[in-house]
Amino acid sequence: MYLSRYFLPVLRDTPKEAEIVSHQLMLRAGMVKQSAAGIYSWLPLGLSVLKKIEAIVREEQNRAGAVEILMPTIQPADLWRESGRYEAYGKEMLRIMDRHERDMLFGPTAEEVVTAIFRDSVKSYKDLPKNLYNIQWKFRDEIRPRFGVMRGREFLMKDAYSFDLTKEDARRTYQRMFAAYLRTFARMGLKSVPMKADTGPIGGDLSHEFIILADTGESEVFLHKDLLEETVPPADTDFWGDLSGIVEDWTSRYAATDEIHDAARFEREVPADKRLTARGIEVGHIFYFGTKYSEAMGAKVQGPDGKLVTPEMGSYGVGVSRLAGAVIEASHDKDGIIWPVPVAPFEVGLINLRSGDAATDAACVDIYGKLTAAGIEVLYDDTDERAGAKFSTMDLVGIPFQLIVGPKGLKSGEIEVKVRAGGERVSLAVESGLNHVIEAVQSQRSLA
Ligand code: 5CA
Repeated sequence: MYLSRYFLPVLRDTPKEAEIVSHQLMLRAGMVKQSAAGIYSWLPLGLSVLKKIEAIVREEQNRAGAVEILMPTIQPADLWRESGRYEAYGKEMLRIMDRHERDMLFGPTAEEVVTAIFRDSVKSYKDLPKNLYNIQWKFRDEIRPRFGVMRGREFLMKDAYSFDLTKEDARRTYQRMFAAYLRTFARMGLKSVPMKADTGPIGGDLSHEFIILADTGESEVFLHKDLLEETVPPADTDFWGDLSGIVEDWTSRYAATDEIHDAARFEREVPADKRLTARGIEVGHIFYFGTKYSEAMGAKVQGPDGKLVTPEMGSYGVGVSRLAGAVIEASHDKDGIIWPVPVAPFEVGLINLRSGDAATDAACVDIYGKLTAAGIEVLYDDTDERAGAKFSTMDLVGIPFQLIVGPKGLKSGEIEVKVRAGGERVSLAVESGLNHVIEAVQSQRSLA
């Protein structure tokens, strides 16, 4: 992409309304634009990141046996009357009336819709287990939307819903999603820790929040330090095999959010030098709630003995749009964002130090062509801004590798390679600079 043809409305100054660094940087880097409180447009740079996050989430859901569907954003209130949540959900639900005066709502979650789909199409235990997910916009009329996309009113969620014949099968499905979540966040360069959690309006008695540690996190968390060293399941994990060991490794040490923290237990179970109190961002939340919705909505399948069975359910959410902010909270410096390669909007930033100079332009076009042919995503700053402004824009938007090309270096056949994280710059012969960057990008595309 040539920057002169792109749409990158960067801001030099930090917007006053943004309290936390990810919100400030997302506005400054021209990733999003607020449309109303907690409601955003995603501009090209932000949208690229969102799509990459979405793709990782999708790959890991598919790997773990979930099947993608797409449910509507607008739902009929009658479904929620069946489950009994229509009144109970309260003011967070955006209620709408259509022209026929039917009560509708903008979905804050989709347990009811998916249970109705299941009820009307699955009749036999032979079709179980089923785990259906979608990546769709949700609306929650949060009393205090804040921190940009981290606590929005409209936000993109991956929500999966599982149906199993027995409690034991449902527990295995829960474990599959648990393991998939560990991989999902690790692939974005994030260290997530699953923590015992409260179930809130979704309900049920087994639930984990996946938390990444960040000073600006909304909740206080308490954990055993060693959990930060724990490894995530590799890509070739057999998701249909026994995953209980993985879950055991991650859940046998204390980790809890402030909602359910038990200080006495924390002190009893965790040696003093291993106790970590920190702040965290919830990027995912998984629930096992048994037959709460299937029972209320009359979803039943025929069991092996011919008798009707009410399936066991769970739901599994990932905050896809929140993750764009969470990655920035975890990876930035005073100059801007530092994207991990797997979620970077572009992998290489190419800076032309003397646009308009025939030799420099030709060298840049040649490098651009070679990188693109190698499958690398390049943002080429071909504008006639001065060098200093180009450097600060490229640092601000956080492209992981930069190639800096100017007339002086070219005279001796060299370009500069800059690694955004850490900032080291080296001059290399054009071909070796190119190869160096291509290899570095390729090796960092899969972090887990
Ligand atoms: N139905 C269940 C699981 S599919 C559910 O709705 N779970 S949830 O309420 O925990 O939301 C799932 C994830 O969405 C959260 O872990 C969080 O990462 C994200 N999320 C929730 N509320 C917001 C919000 N206001 N803004 C941005 N992301 C949010």
